[in-house]
Amino acid sequence: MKSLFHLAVLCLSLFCLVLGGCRKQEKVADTKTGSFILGFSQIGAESAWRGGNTRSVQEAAAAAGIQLLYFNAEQKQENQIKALRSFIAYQVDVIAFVPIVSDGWEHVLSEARDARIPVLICDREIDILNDSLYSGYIGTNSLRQGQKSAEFLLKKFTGNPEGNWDKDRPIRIVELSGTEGSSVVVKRAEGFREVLAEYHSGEPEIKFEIIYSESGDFLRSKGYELMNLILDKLQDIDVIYSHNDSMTLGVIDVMKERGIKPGVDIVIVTIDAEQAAIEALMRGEVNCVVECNPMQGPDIIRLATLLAKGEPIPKISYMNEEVFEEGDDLSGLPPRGY
Ligand code: GZL
Repeated sequence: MKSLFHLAVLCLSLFCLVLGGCRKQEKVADTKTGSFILGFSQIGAESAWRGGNTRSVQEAAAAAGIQLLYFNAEQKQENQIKALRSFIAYQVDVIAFVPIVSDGWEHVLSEARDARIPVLICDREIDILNDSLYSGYIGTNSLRQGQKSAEFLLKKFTGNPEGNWDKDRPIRIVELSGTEGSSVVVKRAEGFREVLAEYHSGEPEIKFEIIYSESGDFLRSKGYELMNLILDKLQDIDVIYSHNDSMTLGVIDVMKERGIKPGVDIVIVTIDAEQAAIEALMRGEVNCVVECNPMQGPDIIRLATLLAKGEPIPKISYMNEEVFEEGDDLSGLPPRGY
């Protein structure tokens, strides 16, 4: 009896092996025609930036004739992990995803490797010991975004000693950060602090002090809520450093409700460069907008296509990103699209 059972198990295993091999073979054949299946797990729709990022991927996939399996995780890592597992079960050719937070991806990425499905990390980075579990990263350089934000403040405050702030105390900075545990928040904070720390030995002797830092989760509503709390609790705020424009727009709403002139009474530095922030910059309500480029779709499709063909890609690819400052001539700037 036992030998019959073992024979059945052996046949079943062989059958699955042959079937799986054929399907894998078909998929390789698909990439010969240039089309393949890309599984894409997106964080959600928390900001105008995210909406632009999603549209960019969907439009680029459509333009390239690639079948896109799109999952919106609604801000939950467990939903992203479920999505990746369904991509593996479906045996997509390539997986691309935006990791909402940096940690907790080892197991599912090991499963993708065992299924021989290459993985492209998009927009945010992951912390992982074995970086062979993913093929490459395409996204924004959030460390530079933090550095650029601080570099603007150095120029603003040290390049203009006649400015209307209290020279007898440090420049007091309030930081509104994004989703806790995400690589962008860690690196935007790190880049910002390292530039200010390096300056402390600079001339003129101006000190910068971060008097308060709290997560607004990249949401306009949280930016509004936090700014009300901050103004009730803190005095003599010179700068708001906001990790994204959505929170900044909430901050500006509160300032206006309280008769505070944004960009004049309090300097505002913000990251993303969505249309509304550029318009606020042009109105003088924001002093510096550091671009974080969401239009990653064409590069994601280009890199995924290489992976589908079994070709290597760079481990890290960064988007081109600029800085827009008060006084810049932005009249020729095309619409931001997000
Ligand atoms: C940055 C991106 C951030 C944006 C926010 O690369 O992950 O998430 O700065 C978005 O607007 O919500």
